[in-house]
Amino acid sequence: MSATDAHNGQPAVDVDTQETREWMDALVAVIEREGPERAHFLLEQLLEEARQNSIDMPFSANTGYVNTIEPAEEARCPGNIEIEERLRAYMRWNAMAMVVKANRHNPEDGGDLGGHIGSFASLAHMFGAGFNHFWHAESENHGGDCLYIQGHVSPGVYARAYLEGRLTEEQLLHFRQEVDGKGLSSYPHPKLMPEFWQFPTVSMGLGPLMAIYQARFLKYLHARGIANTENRKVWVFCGDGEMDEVESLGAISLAARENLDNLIFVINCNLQRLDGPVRGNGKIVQELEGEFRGSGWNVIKLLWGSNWDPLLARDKDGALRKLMMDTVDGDYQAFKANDGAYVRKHFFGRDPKTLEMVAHMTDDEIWNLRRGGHDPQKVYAAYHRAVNHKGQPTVLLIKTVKGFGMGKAGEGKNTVHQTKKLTDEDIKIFRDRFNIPIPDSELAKIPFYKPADDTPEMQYLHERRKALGGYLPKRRVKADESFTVPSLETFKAVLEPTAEGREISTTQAYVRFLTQLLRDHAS
Ligand SMILES: Cc1ncc(C[n+]2csc(CCOP(=O)(O)OP(=O)(O)O)c2C)c(N)n1
Ligand SMILES: [Mg+2]
Repeated sequence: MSATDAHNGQPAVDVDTQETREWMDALVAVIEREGPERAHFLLEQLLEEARQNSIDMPFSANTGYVNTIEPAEEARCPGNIEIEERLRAYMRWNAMAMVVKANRHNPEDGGDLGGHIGSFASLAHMFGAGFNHFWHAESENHGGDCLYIQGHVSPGVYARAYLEGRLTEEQLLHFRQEVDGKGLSSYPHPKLMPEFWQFPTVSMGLGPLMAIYQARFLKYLHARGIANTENRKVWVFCGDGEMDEVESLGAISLAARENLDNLIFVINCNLQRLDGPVRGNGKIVQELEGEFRGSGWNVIKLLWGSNWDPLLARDKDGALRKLMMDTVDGDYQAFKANDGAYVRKHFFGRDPKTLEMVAHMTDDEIWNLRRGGHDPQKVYAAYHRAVNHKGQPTVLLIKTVKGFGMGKAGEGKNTVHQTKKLTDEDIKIFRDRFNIPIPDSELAKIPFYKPADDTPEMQYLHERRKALGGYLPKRRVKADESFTVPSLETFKAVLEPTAEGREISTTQAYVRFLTQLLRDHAS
């Protein structure tokens, strides 16, 4: 962001470029030699001094369009990244097969049962990190984490449960057809699947709103000594389009005011909603960063994958960072819907310095520069930072590609949200892209795929969940303890006429009932 004049908000004129350069060089030297923390400290001191001297400073809650966590600060993922990649591929395949089969095999419904492939495709890495390393089920040692799952990515969650042996092939074949309680609900639906889904989320905006109060309630239970909820986290997955619902942002200031450090929002910034861009001419990540930071949240941005790191390390004069910042979301989407040559020309080619930076790279290498949400190591590091943050709620703004891996059938396309009928050729490309061991002769049936129980993948899958206390999502249907209904005697004070024979309002009566109930320790 360039400086503005303190009085009229217009771009400021640099009256002494030499002096400006000296200040900039001093800052760059501190960042390089002493690190970002020292630079942060010095800037805070300068800003405080300026504030004390009544220097007007326009407010900006934004950082650059780069990852919040520097590569050197990343916590390393302890998992087996290759095995996780293969498991994820099988889940992607089964999720796709579920939706495509449901639409192909039900011509009586016009072959249009719906369901979504593209959203889970963009979220698969983020789910993988959570299920393999972070999300606790309820067990002897842990009360269990709460998962608010973006509703229309349910096929991906079913695909995992199928590999885990919690759902059968028969159930997957009944996706979106909950006949006789056999099938799977389209969206997280605790009433239709009472032992599976914890929270209903598909009406966009309700998940994030409910989750804030859930996190608040967990803190309350702990503070009152009613339950130990100390290690429990509330994880909330939202779409970037979903953040435009008023409910999504409606209570975020409460979360910060109450210091809900048990709350983690993950916003899947694939820059797309149902049928078009979320912000064609702006940048949704920057906009949300401002909203959340301004409301007192800890914000972690994960925008670029590891193969961008060497380029950013060489970006001494900030040309690449400036290009990243100046490019709007509509253009980022156009790049993803094209190819490496297009990205070289229309992105890096905007500045001779950035074009030169990628001169040694092939078009394919340029094409494979990933968005941050598809880098398992970086997703792990972002989650790790979020769960260890104290005193504030955290929001992770993670940039992804909608329809990741779907190639021409959808990747980055405006229509991908509604893609549910792939051609035979698309399915073959999908199989090859993710190395699914299904022969050509079987492909027309789009069979589900599950490796044998004794394979390293399956053992790893179960071992990870065992280490985290069991399978998720899972809902407890029965309360652990029954309670005694208080006798009518408890409410005597409310039931008997007042001494003066005065009538009381319904509200007063209700409050008195509640007061008696809260005092009654037996119930
Ligand atoms: C209140 C509400 N309105 C409309 C819908 C229908 N709907 C389902 S997904 C979707 C678009 C979601 O876009 P985004 O939040 O960006 O999620 P993505 O699939 O891109 O991750 C819409 C409009 C809904 N579920 N809830
Ligand atoms: Mg989206």
